[in-house]
Amino acid sequence: MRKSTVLFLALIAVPSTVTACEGDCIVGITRAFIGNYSEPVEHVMMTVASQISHFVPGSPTPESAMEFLQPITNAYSSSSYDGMERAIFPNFFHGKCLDDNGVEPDGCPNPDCPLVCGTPGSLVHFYSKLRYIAFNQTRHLLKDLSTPGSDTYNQVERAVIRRENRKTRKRTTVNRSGFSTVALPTKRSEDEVKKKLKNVMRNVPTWIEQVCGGSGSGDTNDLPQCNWEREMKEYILTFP
Ligand SMILES: *[C@@H]1O[C@H](CO)[C@@H](O)[C@H](O)[C@H]1NC(C)=O
Ligand SMILES: *[C@@H]1O[C@H](CO)[C@@H](O)[C@H](O)[C@H]1NC(C)=O
Ligand SMILES: CC(=O)N[C@H]1CO[C@H](CO)[C@@H](O)[C@@H]1O
Repeated sequence: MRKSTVLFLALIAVPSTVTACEGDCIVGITRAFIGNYSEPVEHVMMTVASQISHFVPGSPTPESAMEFLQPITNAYSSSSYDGMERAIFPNFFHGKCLDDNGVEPDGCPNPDCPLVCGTPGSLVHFYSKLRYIAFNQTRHLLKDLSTPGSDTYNQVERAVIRRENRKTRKRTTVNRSGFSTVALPTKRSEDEVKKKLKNVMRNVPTWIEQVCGGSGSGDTNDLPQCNWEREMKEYILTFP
């Protein structure tokens, strides 16, 4: 082995004495927020499905109308992790806990560090910020996925229209001369369904706020159902 390689290996093998939220800590905390949000998110999707079931022909149950939302729920499942990890680390919590004089304040790195940095103690101290980041991220992702024109929205719209057309086509009437006529889907009924879907989907960001216990007015300081402060702080401090 060349001398430079040995030196390099020796350098990276030095055990780090810096405590920071890395590896398992990052993954664990990100997953914990995604996991805690799974119920509120499911609740919002169920509300959407229930509204869709009112105007889609054939009166599907809210549970079966969830099928229309699969493009959104699938995209949420596959992309929520990366966005959440980035929003928390490194977009907000990162770096060493040193003040302007290069001194590490009391409580740092743990258990309650008054500097924004990348340690469990800092996440605990700024828990209200952390909680807000997790909420904002979740709301943004849901909003993106349910915005008209997005891939996921378009897929949902196509599925709903398909159902509308299939049902309309089957509707037969007997006209005055005793002939059976078939009602074909009209452009108008399609437009009607599209409009209704849009009206439902625009509520998604408000609904997630309400499910979290907010008023739906955009004030996100107090979201008691998406707080989880005690369990989360306990969990965060299980990491060194
Ligand atoms: C909320 O989240 C979005 C998406 O990640 C981000 O662009 C935005 O800056 C965040 N807003 C705040 C106030 O943190
Ligand atoms: C009844 O339906 C038949 C078959 O579609 C059509 O040929 C006929 O013109 C219709 N009669 C009336 C009165 O609408
Ligand atoms: C309601 C809920 O899911 N709470 C969980 C949030 O995450 C922490 C850490 O994983 C759990 O301890 C809570 O049970």
